[in-house]
Amino acid sequence: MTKNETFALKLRSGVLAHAMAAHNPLAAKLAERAGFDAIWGSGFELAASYAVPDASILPMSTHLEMTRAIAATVSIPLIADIDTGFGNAINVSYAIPQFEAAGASAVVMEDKAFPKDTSLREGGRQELVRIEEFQGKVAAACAARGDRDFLVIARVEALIAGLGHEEAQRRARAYEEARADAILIHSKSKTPDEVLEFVRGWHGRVPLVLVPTAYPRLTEADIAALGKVGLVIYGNHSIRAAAGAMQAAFAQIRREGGIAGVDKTLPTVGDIIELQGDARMRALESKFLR
Ligand code: SPV
Ligand code: MG
Repeated sequence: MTKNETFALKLRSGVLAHAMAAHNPLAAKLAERAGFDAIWGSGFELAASYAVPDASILPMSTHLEMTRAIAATVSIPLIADIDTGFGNAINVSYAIPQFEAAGASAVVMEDKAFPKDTSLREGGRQELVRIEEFQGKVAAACAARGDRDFLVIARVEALIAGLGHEEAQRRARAYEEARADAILIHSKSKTPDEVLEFVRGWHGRVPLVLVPTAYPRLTEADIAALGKVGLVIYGNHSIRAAAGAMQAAFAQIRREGGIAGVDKTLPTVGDIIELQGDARMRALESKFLR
């Protein structure tokens, strides 16, 4: 079975899958080793790793480069966050084959206007495109893929934009009608009530996807019990863990005027060399260096 087929089956299996965000191959490798089912190629994390806002600032080529590098490093499937699809349905038609060729097994595309603003920021500019326009973008994405098991996940931002439950359901139904393989329903509410209302009201055939960043107390067991969610995405916990660890180590070094203190707590240089895939290079050395 191909990686895409395996992921497509998993998403539809009725058993909740989990994906961890990554912004580079090292983060993806650590997530794979920790036992996640898939990698979320997060636009938020990628933007943060360049220290720019998650607001369509980085070009598609940067997203593609991350996608290629991660897919070449891990063997679990990669879900590419393609934001708004980098433009209209025509742009989507050209983008999809590139993300497929880069090694993604799925894309998530959101119904916001290009250029987008990030979803979880208080007071962000949350402008959505018309339902018909986004249906065209979903249809274009499905038509542009080479492999039927490369999934097109439509992301509903109606709750993020404050448009309410009915509009979110209307959009989700319309995107399923346009042949989306799953619906990601996003919410920035601090409690899961809004998302739970959506899940209970969802009677479509395709599975739902949740990103519980804003309502972290909802566990995988809670989500699995809902019975309609195929995938949970941990949207930004890789960059937040990395930023937090760097801040703490850097502050300690300045405080102590040296590295002796942090040296005991950090992964060793040897640990990092191992993560670089050193064993493979040594095997190549012994085989081919003459
Ligand atoms: C991302 O991780 O890039 C996402 C999820 O799209 S969120 O940042 O919550 O919008
Ligand atoms: Mg994103």
